[in-house]
Amino acid sequence: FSNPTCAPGRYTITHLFEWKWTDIADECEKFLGPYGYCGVQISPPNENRVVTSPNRPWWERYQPVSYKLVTRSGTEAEFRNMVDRCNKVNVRIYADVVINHMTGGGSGSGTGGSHYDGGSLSYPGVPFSSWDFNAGSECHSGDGDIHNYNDPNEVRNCRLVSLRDLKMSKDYVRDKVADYMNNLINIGVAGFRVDAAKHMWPGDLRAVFGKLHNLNTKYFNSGQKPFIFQEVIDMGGEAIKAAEYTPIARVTNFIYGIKIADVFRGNNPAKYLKNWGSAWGMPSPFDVVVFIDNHDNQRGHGGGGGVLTHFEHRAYKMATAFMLAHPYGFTRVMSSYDWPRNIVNGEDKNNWYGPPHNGDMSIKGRSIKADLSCGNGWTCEHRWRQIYNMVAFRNLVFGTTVNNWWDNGNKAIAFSRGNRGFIVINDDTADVNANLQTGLPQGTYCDVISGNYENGACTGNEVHVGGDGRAHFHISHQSEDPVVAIHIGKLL
Ligand code: ARE
Ligand code: CA
Repeated sequence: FSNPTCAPGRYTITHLFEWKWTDIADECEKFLGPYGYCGVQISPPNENRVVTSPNRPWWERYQPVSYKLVTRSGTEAEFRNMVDRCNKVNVRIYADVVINHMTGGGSGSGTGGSHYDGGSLSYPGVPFSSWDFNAGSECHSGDGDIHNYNDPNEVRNCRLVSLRDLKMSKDYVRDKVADYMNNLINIGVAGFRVDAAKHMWPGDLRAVFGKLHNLNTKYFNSGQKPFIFQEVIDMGGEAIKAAEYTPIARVTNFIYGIKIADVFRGNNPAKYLKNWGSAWGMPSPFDVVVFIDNHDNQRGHGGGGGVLTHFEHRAYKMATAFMLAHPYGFTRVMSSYDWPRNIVNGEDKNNWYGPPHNGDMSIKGRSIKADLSCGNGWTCEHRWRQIYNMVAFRNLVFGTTVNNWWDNGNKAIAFSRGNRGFIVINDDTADVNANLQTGLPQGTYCDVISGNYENGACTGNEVHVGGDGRAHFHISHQSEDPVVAIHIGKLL
């Protein structure tokens, strides 16, 4: 399950957090397909609890009520239409599946009208009843919630923030979850982000994944398995290790964003990135999905804090350029919406804010400006030139290694990817003014950070590589984008 199921030549997904299905379908056709994205991680597509206090927080979608495909993002018909249209332009859909638990306490109805009662453990929309949940015989924490992350039994059999914990050791529960995932596969999704994987036993996940169908041959070659990446937060300090899950499928690498933030905030000189990868205490590149921030840690959830986000745009763009230029890991670009942060004693009181919405609380569509960026409250990092052009860079240099490493002994670095691409990043407090070996063929290249290559001309800076492979780079330390990236796809 560790092979990304991208169409050929595409190597990066973007998380269109809380987007509507109709917007995603349009985005696949107008932008993600043409600009070389592999796919989209979508918000959970199944029916969830409607939370009104606070009013429709983003996190209500992590409280399943049933596996019906009705959410604030859209109806089942809209979901099917999105999957079909995206696949037709070679953009894959990866569903976020919440299978460890159902809702927290309380009762009411879900986004698809199904009833739920977290008190009596009744979910008729599936159906699940009290027999299908872990209880006192499995969880020994006293109040039923997880408190001690050093007790693997508690982490897996008790309730994560009071969310009713499914008894995945039961065949019936495994079958219902596999049926849900197979329904998505049959519709045409290419894989899954598995929410809270750390809170499920590896053996139970193996059993569920073993029941999954191959991908739909309407869009995929026969015999292809879904791509799966498991959300396992392993920063090294707890009993549960990512290594318990990597033999099954990939894991999300949370160490990555913390270490990268440290570098691009200037606390750890960039020169040390020379051996970036497993040498930094991270898993094998083929076992991980990597990202600068995610929907939790960008707002202080999920052990978050410390990572770079779009709010720190300068460092964020540098960090993302590095991530996309470097071969380590399968890359995911976060795509956010804006919200009014209100940090009191280190905590954002507004970190629950849901997506931009209309008066009836339906999700507002994103608008597109002339420079391709988004409006209506959508941040759309995936549409920032400094980011989407590096997605194309990654596609072009795929399969090459890091060569021609250079650093100034401190916070300025450069490297090539084989003889196909070259990047210089100046995170230092002085300018870079250097003649560097790029490893590239002679020619005039278009810097894809400062501009685009349009109608045979470069709207940004040109870089002249000589017959000896060398070129001169001048990067002001005061630039908003102290990065230059060139590749053989943008040779003038
Ligand atoms: C909400 C309320 C709670 C309430 C609950 C039930 O905030 O107060 O008790 O509802 O009514 C998201 C939000 C939660 C939200 C939940 C359900 O973040 O706040 O609860 O949705 O609506 C751990 C897990 C990891 C998890 C993070 C958040 O290991 O799997 O916590 N991340 C995923 C998603 C989240 C989502 C869930 C799981 C639940 O990405 O968006 O929660 O489906 C250390 C540990 C980590 C631990 C971390 C935080 O770092 O190593 O393992 O992460 O602390 O506790
Ligand atoms: Ca569990």
